Amino acid sequence: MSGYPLKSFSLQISILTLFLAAPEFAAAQAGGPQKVRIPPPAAKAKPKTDRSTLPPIPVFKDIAKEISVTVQHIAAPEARYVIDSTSGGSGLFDCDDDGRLDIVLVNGSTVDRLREGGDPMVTLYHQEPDGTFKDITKEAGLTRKGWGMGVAVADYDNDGKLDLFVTGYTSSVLYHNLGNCKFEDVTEKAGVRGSGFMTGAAWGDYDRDGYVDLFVSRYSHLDLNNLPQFGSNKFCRYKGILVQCGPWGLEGESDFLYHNRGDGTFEEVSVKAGVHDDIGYYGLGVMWVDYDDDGWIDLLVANVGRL
Ligand SMILES: [Ca+2]
Ligand SMILES: [Ca+2]
Ligand SMILES: [Ca+2]
Ligand SMILES: [Ca+2]
Repeated sequence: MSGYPLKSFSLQISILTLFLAAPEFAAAQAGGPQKVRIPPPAAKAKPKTDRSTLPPIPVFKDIAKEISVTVQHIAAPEARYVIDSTSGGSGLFDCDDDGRLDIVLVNGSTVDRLREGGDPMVTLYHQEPDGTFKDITKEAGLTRKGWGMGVAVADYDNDGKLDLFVTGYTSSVLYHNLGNCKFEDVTEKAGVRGSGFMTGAAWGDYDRDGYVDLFVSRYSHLDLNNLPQFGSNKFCRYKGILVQCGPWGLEGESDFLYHNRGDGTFEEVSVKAGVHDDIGYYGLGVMWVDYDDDGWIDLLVANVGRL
């Protein structure tokens, strides 16, 4: 490894020498013995930096405390397992149609806490008229406990009110918005509980039937009763240091695509739709986007190591 910088330096010297010699050589060929200096290529025009006609560049300030958004994401600081490193998410939506955006934040958990049932998967903050926020999680009915991973908002039943889907380890949850930021847990009825290590989620009407469908990515297979132990094999060491295991060396998991039947229930169709992920990549972020403007939304899944 130590020879690399030296080789690289030698190569640069060689190229530089050739570049300096080339104009002289060209001049000798074209103009006989008289040496003609060849001008260097014109420099590329610099981009305009005059911003006098543009608004000032925005500067951001952390105002979370000022507006009372103070919930702490729950996580084990020692991060002994890969699941300790994947949770976290946020959403902005107007849950009571008062014209002000409300905030939903994903909570996470720890292995020990999950064995006792876990933690409320999200915290919901209502935006008050003065611009501060109030924690309304309990009165909103967002009480499902577990290990929250991500969140996606959409009006899945076309009643005009935005609903909430939260991914989680072993169980996700779908909350139907009843109005005024009151929610009903409809996970079982809708058939979107899922299983395994669910991380990303995105709503999109992929078949254009007027009802949004739901894609859920999954990460790796992880058995809570048989967790790979810190530093226990070659995938859990980095340059001799013992580290958490995964995702390399862990079995990946397939993904889910839930087709919205339009009656409040969903059908898992990932195999017939061709998005099952048989290889089992370690899936994280997801988005629907019509990248080629053909009118049909396409699916982008960010996996660890590759798209
Ligand atoms: Ca609101
Ligand atoms: Ca709705
Ligand atoms: Ca649809
Ligand atoms: Ca498309």
